[in-house]
Amino acid sequence: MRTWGWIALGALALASACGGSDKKDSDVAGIDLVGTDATGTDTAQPDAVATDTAQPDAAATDTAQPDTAPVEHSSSHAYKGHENDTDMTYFINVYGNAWATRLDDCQTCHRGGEVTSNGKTVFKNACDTCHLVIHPDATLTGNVPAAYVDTLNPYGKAYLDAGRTKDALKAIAADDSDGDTFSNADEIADLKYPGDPASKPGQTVAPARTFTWDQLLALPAHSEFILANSTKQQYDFYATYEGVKLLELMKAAGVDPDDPEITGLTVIAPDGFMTDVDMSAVKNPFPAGTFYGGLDTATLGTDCGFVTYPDVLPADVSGGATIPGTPWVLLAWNRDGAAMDTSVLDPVTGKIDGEGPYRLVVPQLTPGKPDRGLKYSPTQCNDGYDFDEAADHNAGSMVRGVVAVRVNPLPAGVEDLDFQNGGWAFIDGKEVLVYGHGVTVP
Ligand SMILES: [Ca+2]
Ligand SMILES: [Ca+2]
Ligand SMILES: [Ca+2]
Repeated sequence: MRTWGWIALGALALASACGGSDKKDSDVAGIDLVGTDATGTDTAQPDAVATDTAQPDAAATDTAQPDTAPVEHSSSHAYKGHENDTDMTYFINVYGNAWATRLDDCQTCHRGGEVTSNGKTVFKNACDTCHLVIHPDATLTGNVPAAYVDTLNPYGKAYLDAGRTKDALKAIAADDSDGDTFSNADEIADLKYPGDPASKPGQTVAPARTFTWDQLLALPAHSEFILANSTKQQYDFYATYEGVKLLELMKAAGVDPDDPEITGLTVIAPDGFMTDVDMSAVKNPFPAGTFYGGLDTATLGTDCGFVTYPDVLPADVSGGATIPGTPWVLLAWNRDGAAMDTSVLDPVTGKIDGEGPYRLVVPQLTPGKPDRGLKYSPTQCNDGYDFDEAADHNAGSMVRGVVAVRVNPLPAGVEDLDFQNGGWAFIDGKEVLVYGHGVTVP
């Protein structure tokens, strides 16, 4: 088994991050502690033809920042799509050891947490928690943030209260903001979270199982032809994905999918993008979709075409008809009959290019027709396919370059995965880690 870099995190802790690749599609521009609005729509990684050119850093122009101290180097992960990484740049210039570690990211100051959805407790990572401010979900109750300040953890609040500058970071260094008996500086020196009392030095690692390419392909395979409907990308697409149902992957890791203590899964990419999957979505098939053909540029022209199709459609698929078969949430290793391009990190943007070796495939829970991207609508095409806010934009959940699946909650007191230090090795090795609650180590 490959050796991970592990980092402390506990049962209710924030095993989440908001790094790079998701932001091509999310465009959560202007998220910051005092932000009041934003136009982001989902947290998707890019699909195929990314066109969002959001500046990664350096040009941050947060007018709320009173500190204009020169920047020696920039955050490696955080805020790439938020167009504002000033806070994290302060942080890694005060704590140089934290640069390019998982502390160099959103969750150092922002929280995740459990909320209630339809009477059930579900975990929301720090990315999704913050995005609830922009996109409130009326079905959620409990620990739901109403404003950005509500998304801060104790360390983030202390930093804000101290003035939100580099000097503020120094002023709170000796404090124990999260009350776990370790000072902020001591925790950061050990790459533990200063805003999470469940994260502290000297913890054991979570139970984990590593699956190799051969081991995954030996699991029961499932194939499905689905629509990936993106919010912002220019193109939606249809594709056949083959992989293993997350349900089967859980069983292979020794996890009882019916264990009532499980609060969901978090699927993680090494750039810090992650998606939470509710167990009901893991354990049940999704409704079949309908195929909409003839919406490509070859048919509608470059002004109106907005869907891409595989070169060869499945033989049993036809326009206007229900797509045969039953879609499930998959960890896919194959798209349209071929292995997917291996994910690589674009060093300039901090975002993922490629989608393999493994991609999370999430069918539409509410099947519908494709729609044009938010940035590409409205058009003069007058065909009813312009952006539809109410559509199920499932592509936003389809994590590319999956390296780990966490079963929530983590056992109390254990360390979570430091995917930003160890994740790319899993991409290189074509391996996936399953870890957390109920995972059995053989
Ligand atoms: Ca502490
Ligand atoms: Ca701590
Ligand atoms: Ca779309």
